Amino acid sequence: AVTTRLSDYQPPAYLVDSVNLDVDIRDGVTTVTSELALRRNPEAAVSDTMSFNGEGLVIRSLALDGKVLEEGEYRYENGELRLSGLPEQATLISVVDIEPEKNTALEGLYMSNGMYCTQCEAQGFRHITFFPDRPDVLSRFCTTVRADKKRYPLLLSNGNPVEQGEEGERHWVTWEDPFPKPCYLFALVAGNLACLEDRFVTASGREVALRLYAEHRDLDKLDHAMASLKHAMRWDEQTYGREYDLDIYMIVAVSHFNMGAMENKGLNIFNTSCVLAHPATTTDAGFQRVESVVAHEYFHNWSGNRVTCRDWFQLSLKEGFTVFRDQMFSADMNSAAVQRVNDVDFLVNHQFPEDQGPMAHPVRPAEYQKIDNFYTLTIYEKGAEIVRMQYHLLGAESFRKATDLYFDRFDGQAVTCDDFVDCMEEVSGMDMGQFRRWYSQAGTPILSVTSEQSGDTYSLTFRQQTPPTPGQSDKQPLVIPVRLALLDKAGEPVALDDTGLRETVLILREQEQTFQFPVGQTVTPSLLRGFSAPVVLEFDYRADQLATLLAHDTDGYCRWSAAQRLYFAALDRLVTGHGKAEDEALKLAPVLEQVIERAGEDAAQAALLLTLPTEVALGDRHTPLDPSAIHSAHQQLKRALGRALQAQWLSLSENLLATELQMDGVAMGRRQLRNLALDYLAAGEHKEAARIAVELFELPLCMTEELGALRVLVHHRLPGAELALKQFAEKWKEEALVMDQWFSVQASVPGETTVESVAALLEHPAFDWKVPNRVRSVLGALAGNPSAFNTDEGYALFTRALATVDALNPQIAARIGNAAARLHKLESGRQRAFRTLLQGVNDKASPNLSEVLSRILG
Ligand code: DPP
Ligand code: ZN
Repeated sequence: AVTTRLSDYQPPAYLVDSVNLDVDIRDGVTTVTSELALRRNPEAAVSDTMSFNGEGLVIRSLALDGKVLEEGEYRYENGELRLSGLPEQATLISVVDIEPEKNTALEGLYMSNGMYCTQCEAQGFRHITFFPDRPDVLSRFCTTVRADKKRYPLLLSNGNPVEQGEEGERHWVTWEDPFPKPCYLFALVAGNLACLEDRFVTASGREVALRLYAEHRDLDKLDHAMASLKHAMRWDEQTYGREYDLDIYMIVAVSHFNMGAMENKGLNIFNTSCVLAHPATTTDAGFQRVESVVAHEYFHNWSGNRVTCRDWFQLSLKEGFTVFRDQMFSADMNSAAVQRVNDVDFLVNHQFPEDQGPMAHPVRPAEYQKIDNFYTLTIYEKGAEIVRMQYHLLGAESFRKATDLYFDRFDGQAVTCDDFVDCMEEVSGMDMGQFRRWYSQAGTPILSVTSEQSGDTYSLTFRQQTPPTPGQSDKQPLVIPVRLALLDKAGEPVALDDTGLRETVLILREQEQTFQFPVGQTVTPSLLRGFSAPVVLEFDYRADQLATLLAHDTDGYCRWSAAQRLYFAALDRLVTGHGKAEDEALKLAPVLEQVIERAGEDAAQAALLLTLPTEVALGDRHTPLDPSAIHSAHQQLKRALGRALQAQWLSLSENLLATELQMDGVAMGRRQLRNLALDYLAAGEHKEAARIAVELFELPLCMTEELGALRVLVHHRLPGAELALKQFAEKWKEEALVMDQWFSVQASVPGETTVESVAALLEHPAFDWKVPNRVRSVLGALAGNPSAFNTDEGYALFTRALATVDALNPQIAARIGNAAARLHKLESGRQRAFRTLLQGVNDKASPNLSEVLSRILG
């Protein structure tokens, strides 16, 4: 495997000022003619040699400045075309054949349900034509797409259509994109699609046509994406002063897609799961996801497209920043407190484990083998937290000035994470030198806090330490902003100094620091409010302090975190055999009752507070990992809580019932709480649970209710579960995204026997190894289901499946392969068995999968 290193970065020898592409699509073979205007790069060392990337291209002809190149006048091997003796400027014309019909890896040009589409980030364009496939080569693209008129009436590419014509049964359209862009933002679509059209008038009065395309049967599922797009466009004008810059903005929904969505200039291509939404077929969580992904890709038009990355090590420059932007957007559109807790929950439960395991890497990695493997939670979610810390360090106003400077200064350029921080530094006058370590240092910092009361002084001592990560044993102290308050017995924040300040932000810079407050009474520290830094906070809270935080803290994150600590403490005692589930439930009940009583204030927040940590999260606290013990502790506590609060769960299950469908945040929160209550009711084996679930299942107002009921029936093996599964599959067999849920519900039933169901699901006629969404719906769900996954049968099935996926789609295989990352935590028997199987897969794995498995196998 070839390792690419940040320290080896060299600017390209030649630039490509313009690209003329002609893509001639015919059954079986597509012919791509490209004309590149090359110019020696004034920023690079003088050289007359240039490399162009090209994967699997069949050369028909190559010509330099009109002269045909004979074999021997160029070299094409190992994915590289090398030309020497180039003049200062030259025109390279290449004609190549590709076979999109056979492309199951879904990078470059491929077919999805009868339409042609592309995915070029990170390195897909080299599967289409010869090109310096790197983000620091920005070119003006002019693209002509040709195809059969009847079967592919719609021919799209980036920018504006400038010409079109017909030739017998075929037709063509030429698109011009006036904005220079790297080739990873290139896109093309040829198909027969329905369109939802609308318009948007920008702040400066320009009219933009908005066109969302999907298969004809899905035309009724585009309204939510359209509304979300318009909200995002307005929000970016108001919040960042950024306007849209082309006359047309298009989104195309495709059912075969490796990622969630792709921000190609003017022509986004989306996984159907991130754009289609209808209350009958899409859950509330699905609606929220569509809103945030549509916004995310739209925001990339500035943070990513107008200002792009110099190299792929800088990926977080656009992704971390854009995730931060979409999180803030969603917070403005919905409940900000709930949004923050959801984002933190996701980070803590998914990015932290990545950062603490064999795949740990810095937000700006120093090296990689396959860049596709670095579209990670660390680059995205931790990257967003790093931008968020800068936002808070500068304050909203200065941050806006800094982003204005960033966009103005670097418009049309490919830049680095350091360029971004430079703007923060310049505007604020702050020294961000130490802060930059967040980009280069991997691992989750652990912040241990101790308190001391002595007379009229309360002091807090903070010790920070980042455990070693692969390849990085030596860790430096980071800048850690800690927002805090001190709560009195009644839960009110006390004055922290003689000005009456009741909340402050401490900026930690050293390994150990102590802060004193003139506070004489007993207090409960409310630490890391708003999750002000992505660290693990250790503080030896007493149970009554956690109850105070949960009951009174005004900070949503601190309330949630207190609940998590209470649950983990109870669960840990059950795992280690030091407690009884009934006793733990009795201790928790009064605190949870208070949460339930206040649920009317914000049902979504109540649901978050009442949700137990997952088995995966619990397992991560115990080494060696014994998944059966974890599973049993989890089931016991849930059952005991189900019983201890059964009157409450019953009344929530029945009283939150709505009579008509509403899609606002309040209604969604109520549905979330209701589904949770029903789940607890069933866990406590209440005799009414099955009846309520069946009634809901049979007459649902929307998919959130229907799926929620199905999940309770199936996960608790209630009477009626089998029938419900059958009815559901019959009702929704034509709706791929709903069927994904059907697969996933079954693969996520906790318990060893689920492996058998998973084996059957893989044989189901509707299972398709070539559709990433379907593969994820089964294998992704199994991976998140530790008691089923961590069995001999689970390992055997998982590794077999991994090899099958790898032969078709290495990117997806590598992603799923990450599920093995807890290998080193397993007890030795399981570890040995799993290791042998993984080794077997790794011996024949693609470079993508092999990079992941080799790191895990160590
Ligand atoms: N499509 C992916 C995203 O938007 C990669 N850019 O994050
Ligand atoms: Zn993105």
